Amino acid sequence: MIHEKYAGLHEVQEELIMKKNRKTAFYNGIYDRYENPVLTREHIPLHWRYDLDAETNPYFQERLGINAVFNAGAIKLDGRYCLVARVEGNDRKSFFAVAESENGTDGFRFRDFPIIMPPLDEKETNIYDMRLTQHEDGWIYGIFCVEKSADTSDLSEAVATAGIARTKDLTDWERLPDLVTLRSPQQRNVTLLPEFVDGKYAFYTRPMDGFIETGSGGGIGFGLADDITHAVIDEERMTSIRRYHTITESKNGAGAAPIKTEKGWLNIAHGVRNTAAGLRYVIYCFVTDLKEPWKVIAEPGGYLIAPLRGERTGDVSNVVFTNGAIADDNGDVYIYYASSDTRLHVAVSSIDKLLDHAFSTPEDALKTSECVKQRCSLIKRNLELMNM
Ligand code: M1P
Repeated sequence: MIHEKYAGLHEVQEELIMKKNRKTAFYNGIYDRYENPVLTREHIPLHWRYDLDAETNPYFQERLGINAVFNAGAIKLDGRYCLVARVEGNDRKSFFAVAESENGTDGFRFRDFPIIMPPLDEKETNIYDMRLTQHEDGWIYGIFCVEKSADTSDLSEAVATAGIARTKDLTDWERLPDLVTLRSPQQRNVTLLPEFVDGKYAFYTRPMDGFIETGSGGGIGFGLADDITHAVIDEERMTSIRRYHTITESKNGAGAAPIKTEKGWLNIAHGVRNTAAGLRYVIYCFVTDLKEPWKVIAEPGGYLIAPLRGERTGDVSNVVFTNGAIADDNGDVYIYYASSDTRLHVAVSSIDKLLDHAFSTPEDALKTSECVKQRCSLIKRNLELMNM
């Protein structure tokens, strides 16, 4: 028999899932923020966490708790907004689960089961942060981080590579060999472009020397692979690079799979700087050339989204991170971003607004003396207009 406590908890959860999400008063002309996170650990079905049987679970205790639901890949499939979320158990292991909504801003509900992603070998310990690409070859690809222990006495040492799997429905997945980058020992934050470039599979990469430190890796790379079933990248050309005293000083990484626009590939990425309080992650955007996607043609200075109010705190505080966005047929863009590695939000913009931001926001002038000139020029033009 189902435990008597179940019905009450289920009712509370249904209220949460059915709650309408509204725009907040936040304004910057680029995107709207929404009041409620679209996914939290409270959205995880009760029967994924509790043993519902009153006999085997007399106190109705949570048996397999969920710690966080965050960094999600996103895609529109059969008219539904689908997220492949990173779900982290209380045991720290992450897995993927699909949640769907009819409007992209609320009502996200998980499918019956999490995704079963077959491991490639015994050492694979954790997988997370899937980027989804509807490729012109007909498959939907998921590119994600695969973490293995480094086989040293230091338990915190690990090795990160980019896993590759493909599907047609987000439920059944075919795992392919991990991406091999011949010149970079580790990879995280890899995305696949939806189109072939020079007849090859094209990736944005993030070369790293170690598990946390990007070391000599100068920023977001770009590379080509002949065969997706044995993807090997030799040369990685640098695209959006890390720069001293900017939002990307410590590291950066590709976010959502790039969105094709008339003006170029729109990339929504993350940048990291170090502070006395630890790393601070923000989201920024840049545009690359349609024919030569390693060439950055617009990179506005500063961030697009930074942690705000309650977003600032969580398991890893002062972080916003995205690995999924949906460009709708009407030009709206849903950016799914997680805050502080804890919960998932949506910001809604449009292709036109994001391109305007990318091409009309001044580039980072890299020095105070130049940045203040940019601001004075803006003030001067505005004062002239105001005094007309
Ligand atoms: O904790 C913040 C983020 O850290 C990592 O990003 P990066 O590889 O750029 O440091 C990722 O593991 C990500 O999952 C996490 O949100």
